[in-house]
Amino acid sequence: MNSEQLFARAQQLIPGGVNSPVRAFRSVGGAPFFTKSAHGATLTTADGRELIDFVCTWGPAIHGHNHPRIKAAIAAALENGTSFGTPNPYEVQMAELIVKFFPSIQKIRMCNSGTEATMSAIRLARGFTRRDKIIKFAGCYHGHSDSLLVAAGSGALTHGNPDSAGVPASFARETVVLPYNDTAAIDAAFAANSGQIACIILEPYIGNVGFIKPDAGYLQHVRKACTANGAVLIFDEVMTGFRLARGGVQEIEKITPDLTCLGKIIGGGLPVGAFGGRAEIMDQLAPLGPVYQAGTLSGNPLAMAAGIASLQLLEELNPYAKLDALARKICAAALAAAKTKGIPLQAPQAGSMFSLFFTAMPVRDMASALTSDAKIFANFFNVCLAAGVYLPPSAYESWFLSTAHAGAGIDRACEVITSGIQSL
Ligand code: HOZ
Repeated sequence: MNSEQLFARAQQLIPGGVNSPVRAFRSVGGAPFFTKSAHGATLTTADGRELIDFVCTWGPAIHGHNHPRIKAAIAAALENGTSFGTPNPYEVQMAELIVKFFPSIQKIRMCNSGTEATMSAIRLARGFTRRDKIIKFAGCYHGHSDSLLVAAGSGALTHGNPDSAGVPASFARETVVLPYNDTAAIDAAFAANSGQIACIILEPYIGNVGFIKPDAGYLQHVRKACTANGAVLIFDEVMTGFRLARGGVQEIEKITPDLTCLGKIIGGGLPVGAFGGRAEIMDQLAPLGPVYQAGTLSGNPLAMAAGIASLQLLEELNPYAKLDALARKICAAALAAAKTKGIPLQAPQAGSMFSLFFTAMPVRDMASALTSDAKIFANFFNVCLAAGVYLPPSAYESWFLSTAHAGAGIDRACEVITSGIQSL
């Protein structure tokens, strides 16, 4: 079956034909393609097309798709079985690797997705502080648990449901939503909710409303405010952990959060999440403490083996400067084309994450991200797709690069992006 036939069948069986909303292409128009295989920087569709992929399975594929080392690690683990329901040696190796690169993490618990990681970290922060309210920032997306689907980015924003139906108003009331990059708003929220805020959770560099970086000193202010008010600081580094530096944004910005959520790269392309941090907080988890969290497939041997191989490759290759150079090349090509054509464009970037916003306004929060012209983005997306370059199918998602993009892939992508912008 080709993509059209598969999508027709999928729509009869799966809501919207997809198992995660942003894949449905609703905001860019047209129907999604189905992927048959993926190697390096390329996806091969069910229609036999080869596409240069700037989604990288939404972050995990930092070494490119189907890397031989990761494949071999999964194959070796498979010889011993797929799931044990007991502790296994891989979990200890994974914990050692994470703790080595994230000095803020003294203890870590594995789970199965980023959503589980953030949901559990919040429960833990509430259990530790014995407080109920949390602070999150408009446009930050931390997975799809109830208290976090308030002013959420990613697919929730893309499809017009940043405050999801099905979240009880009483739950949402416990979530205080603030604009990102606004220090005064943080101080005001702590003053208005004195002694009630369990934690601040944020993507330190946002990847889910497009890519946005903090103003100088902003994250330092967040850290200080949490300390001063006895609130737990949770960095959601599901996207940025091991992607922008081995130790994530906290290494780049030299900030020590209390808890960190991880996922994506640490699973090497298999389903994984993790949350960890100060031992004093982590030891509140069952079986040591009163905060409950569990999972049949947590620490799954195949996922651990894939993740360990992915992290070991990062340790060996230290590819961050190379990835940064690739991303800069694309952003520079896009900005140059936009300037020639007289189209306003912003291209915030750090390492292998960036976004193109079609707006004249510097993008530093959700409100400014929403000034980006979504219709222009949709045209641009479709022109690039027709020319063999697959971008995130939403104006409000980050692009991701892999080491496999180096060479011909990046040159071809720059050509397509340049001509795509010139055609708008
Ligand atoms: N929420 C993910 C992007 N921020 C998309 C996941 C997917 O569709 O695979």
